[in-house]
This record gives sequence, C-alpha cells and structure tokens, in this order.
Amino acid sequence: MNNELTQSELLELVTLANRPNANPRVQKITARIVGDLFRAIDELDIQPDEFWAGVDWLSRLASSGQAGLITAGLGFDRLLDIRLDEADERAGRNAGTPRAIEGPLYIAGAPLSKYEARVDEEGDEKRGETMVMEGRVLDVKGNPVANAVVDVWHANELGRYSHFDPDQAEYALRRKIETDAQGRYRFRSFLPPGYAIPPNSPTSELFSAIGRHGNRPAHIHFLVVAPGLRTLTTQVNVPGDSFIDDDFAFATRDGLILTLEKNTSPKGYESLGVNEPFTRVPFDFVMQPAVDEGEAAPQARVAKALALA
Ligand code: MBD
Ligand code: FE
Repeated sequence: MNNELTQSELLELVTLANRPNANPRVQKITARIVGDLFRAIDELDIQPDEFWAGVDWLSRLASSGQAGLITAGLGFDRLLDIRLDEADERAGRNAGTPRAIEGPLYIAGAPLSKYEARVDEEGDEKRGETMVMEGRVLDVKGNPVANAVVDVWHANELGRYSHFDPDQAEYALRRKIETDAQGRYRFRSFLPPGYAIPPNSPTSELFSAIGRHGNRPAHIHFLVVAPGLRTLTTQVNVPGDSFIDDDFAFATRDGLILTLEKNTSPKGYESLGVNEPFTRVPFDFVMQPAVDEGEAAPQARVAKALALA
C-alpha cells in the first residue's frame, strides 16, 4: 500500500470509509465538517502555530464551560431559530409568540407555585425596579390554557445568573408558575440589567480579536410547557436598553419588547408583598398546538439532543 497521501486521500481515509458499525448521520456530519476545515486550512494557508493556538483555545473554552456561550455569540443559536421559523412559515405554523434562544444558562427544577410567585426574595426591593409581570397563556385560537407551566429565569442586579454564580442561592431568580383555570399567571421580581460575557475568558478573547462586544440587552427568559401544545422557549426585552438592537446573541425580536406600565396602583397585588406603586408588565404567551408528543415534552435541551443520538 502507498502511504504517501494527498489531502483528499487523507480526508477520505479519515471520514468516508464505509465502516460497518458507524452511525450514518454522525459519519456524514463529521465528514462534512472535517472536510470544510481541511479546505479552510488549505485556502487560508493556516499555519501550524495558528492551528495549535486554536486547539488550545477550544480546550480552554470547553473547560471553562463556555461552549454554549460562544455558540450564541457566533449566531448559531439564532440560526437554529431562523431555520425553525422558516419551517413554521412553510407549514403555516408561524402564529403565536415568537421563539427566542434558550441560551446556556437554563437550569431545570426551579420551585413551582400555582398562579403567582415571587421570583425575587423578600427584602429584594433595592435590587432594581419592582415589577409584576402578568398575563395569560393562550393557544393560537385565543383559548386560555390552564395548568401551563411558565418557567422563568433572569439575571441578578449584577447581570449574573444563579447556579453559574457562587454568590447566589441555588434557583435564585428562577421559578416555575402554573397557570390557573383562566390561564393566568403573575410574578413579582425586579427589572434585570443586561448581561456581559465574562472578561478574561476564552469567549472574550475571541470577541476582542474579531472586534465585537459581548453585551446582551436586559432580558427575561421563559420556557412554557403545556399539555398538547408545542413547548415555547422565548425571551422578552426590557425597553430602552442601549444594546436592544445590538445584542451579542442576536436574540431581540419584534413582538418580544415589553410594555412597562409605571406607577400602577398596588391594590390587588398585596399577596405579592407589593404595597406601593410599581411597574406592571402585561404579557400573554400564545402557543402552537403540538403535532407530536416530542413537541410538547418538557425535556431539557441536552436530554433532547441525547435522545437523537
Ligand atoms: C445570557 O444571559 C444569555 O441569555 C445568552 C443567550 C447568552 C449569554 C448570556
Ligand atoms: Fe440570559
């Protein structure tokens, strides 16, 4: 056998050999990505030092847990949403609340309450502008959805998320709220600030090298699950943020910018500990019917990905 290989012979050996126990989907994707990288190295004349610097960066990226941060910043998360939106458009399933990226900071298992919750803690009045967000979960025909679970998470006053921040309690600023018989939910918290990628990290290193900032506008995340309806992952934005149209993760969408009703009377909100004028934030979630069980399954993203493997 001749072991002197050309580039294309090498690629074929690495990827295309018809191995009997291969997973054909994984084999195909691997062949394509490795082939594209071989070509990039050749066409861009990537030098060994550059290549190994990249490998070192990838190792540091993975060990710092920032793989899901870089995918958002490089537009992959939004790309997947654009593709889902295109499929919805073709299938006539584009009505309802727009989807927006989950991001890397969701944690399953937040405490559950019925109808209403404090997402902040008692005594948190000083952390930001007190708000109560409230509305209904509806299907696309406008029927209220009882027993939908609205899973909400947002950053603290420093732009940090619990679980990823040793200074916060587990599940701080993370709650699940089950809608009542009229499909209603409400919760009290404070308007969070924006988010910035960690400085001196693999992500910030790449971002400064490509001349981009790492800021996200102020936002609140939701994962809404209801029987028979397609799970909705979305985010809403606090209006007025200077990064609202320049999001590091490209997640801002029309229809997801909140309306703030300042100076709302506290009457009727006593059970949330509100006793002075506050900012009311009305918002309804409108959900598509699920076409199969998978669409309605409240599985986390990683569990879903593993189920596909
Ligand atoms: C966030 O808070 C976020 O929502 C995303 C998508 C990426 C990084 C931080
Ligand atoms: Fe976020």
